[in-house]
Amino acid sequence: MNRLGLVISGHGRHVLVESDSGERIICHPRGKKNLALVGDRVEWLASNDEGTIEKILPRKNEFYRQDEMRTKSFAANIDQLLILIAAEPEFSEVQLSKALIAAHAAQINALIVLNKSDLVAPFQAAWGRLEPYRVMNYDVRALSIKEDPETFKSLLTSLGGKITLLLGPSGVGKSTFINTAIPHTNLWTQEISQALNSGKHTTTSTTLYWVDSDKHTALIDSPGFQSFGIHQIDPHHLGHYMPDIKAHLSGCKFYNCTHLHEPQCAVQTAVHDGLITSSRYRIYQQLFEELSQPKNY
Ligand SMILES: Nc1nc2c(ncn2[C@@H]2O[C@H](COP(=O)(O)OP(=O)(O)OP(=O)(O)O)[C@@H](O)[C@H]2O)c(=O)[nH]1
Ligand SMILES: [Mg+2]
Ligand SMILES: [Zn+2]
Repeated sequence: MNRLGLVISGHGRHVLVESDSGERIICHPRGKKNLALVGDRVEWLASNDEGTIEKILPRKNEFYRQDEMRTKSFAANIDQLLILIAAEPEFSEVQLSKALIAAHAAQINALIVLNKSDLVAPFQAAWGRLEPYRVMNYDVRALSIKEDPETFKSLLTSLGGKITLLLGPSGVGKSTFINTAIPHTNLWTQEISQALNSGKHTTTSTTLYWVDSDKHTALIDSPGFQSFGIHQIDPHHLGHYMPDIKAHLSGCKFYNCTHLHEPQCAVQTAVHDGLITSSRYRIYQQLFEELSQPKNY
């Protein structure tokens, strides 16, 4: 008989499912592809010690990146995205913008958190580069997971009752965030990943961790990425997912304005007037170009 469960982690073709009674079972896909994602509610069927995924229940959302060659899904049914960046390594504004655009397109609320505020000089530089994002009304926070437990605690409290996907480049502190929020629980994961990665802490699979025993609050750890593809976005819709650009779209003369070279373009006027920063406009131009390339697949 099929039982209900929640996908807790993904490991290539198989996934770890937490059953409705709290036990954890390795499950294999029924079909050829493993389509179940962390955060998926599934129907599964026990066979010996393991199980098979019989059905994936309808998703409220799915967060993924679409690189040139493939789609990489992070998780399903998340309540929000926490984009973690750090004073070091220096963050890429392009990658940050892409993650925010993907979140908008998936209609998932995103929060930007800058970690390692204890590294004073690089932190100040990084915080300054986030100014346009504060002006756009993104929720931008600063913290030091290691040196400022009070700020960390209040951020964690604000995540209560939600399933939050931690996303960001390698080395920013996603796993440290989760280890600090939930001491002891995932030490074994680190040991396994250290053994597999010859001593490195780098996370290699996506895993959901419950913060509270009532299982109302969860954090999802994900592997850091180098680049974040958004090939799912039509370049002509790009401006709608960039709040600073979007604010001016209705003022353009041509309904199909690309905001690159048309006359009487309100976006270009706003760049000229300093209402859109030149770095954000450059990102718009770069992404428009990238998304307009003929696809290689
Ligand atoms: N100075 C400082 N270092 C920190 C802080 N938080 C985490 N780190 C360090 O940053 C390094 C990377 O942390 P991880 O938690 O492994 O980073 P990650 O984002 O999980 O990286 P990947 O798994 O590779 O994606 C570790 O050496 C941490 O000790 C902080 O607040 N300040
Ligand atoms: Mg990690
Ligand atoms: Zn325009």
